[in-house]
Amino acid sequence: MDAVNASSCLPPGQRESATFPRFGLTPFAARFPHETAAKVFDVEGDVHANIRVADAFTRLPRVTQTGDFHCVTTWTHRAVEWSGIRFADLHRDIILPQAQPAADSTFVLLKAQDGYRTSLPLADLLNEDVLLADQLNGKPLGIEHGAPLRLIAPAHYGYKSVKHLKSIGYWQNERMYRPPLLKFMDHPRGRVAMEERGRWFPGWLLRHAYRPLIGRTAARFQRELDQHLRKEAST
Ligand SMILES: Nc1nc2c(c(=O)[nH]1)N[C@H]1C(S)=C(S)[C@@H](COP(=O)(O)O)O[C@H]1N2
Ligand SMILES: [Mo]
Repeated sequence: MDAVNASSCLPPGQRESATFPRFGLTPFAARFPHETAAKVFDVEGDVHANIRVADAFTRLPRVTQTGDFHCVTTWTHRAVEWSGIRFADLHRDIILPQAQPAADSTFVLLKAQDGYRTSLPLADLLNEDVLLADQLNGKPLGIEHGAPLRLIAPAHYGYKSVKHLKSIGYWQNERMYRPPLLKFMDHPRGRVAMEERGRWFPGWLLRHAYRPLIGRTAARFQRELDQHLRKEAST
């Protein structure tokens, strides 16, 4: 098993959180995936053919790795064990031969079942620690952490690690992308080591702006989850 970023000290501005909360942008707190079992997603964009991929987890080698999970609002939950397939393997063995993205479609748009979306440069996704994960700490991913499958980009802030992944778009430019909230919150890369929290404002400033929001946001996401699970149980 690989340890990808589990060093003893935390990246700039981060503080350890003993808990691993269900978290995100509040407009998504009450949205849940309709499909939680089938590990199916679409590949689209500036490609030769749009494809639906349903066999990635049976065709590609399973990898398990442990690393720290860093939210842009400054909480870090340490030593999370993810298992799934490498994005690089998916790209090389399934997407390149089947969808055949144009050589310059390197702006990758990741969309989720709850309407959330984000982007990453293809080069960042090809890092060998980037996974499509379907297991967390040895168990199938629960609805709170991204069932049925999510991206895990450990060197990037959590907002790049899309839960409930629905589609991967390979685009020649960002014309198809609208950030889920405000543009300043959305750095095109979002690397933790460089403190790329957002654009236009320095990382250290955003730390202070975001930190007070953590408790409220986590509580809201938990409340909506409890309500969702109660509703599911009663139907
Ligand atoms: N589909 C979806 N993915 C998402 C989000 C979301 O609201 N919806 N929030 C992002 C943010 S800001 C963070 S910090 C992580 C939180 O992951 P967790 O809920 O497993 O802790 O998911 C990211 N991916
Ligand atoms: Mo986050």
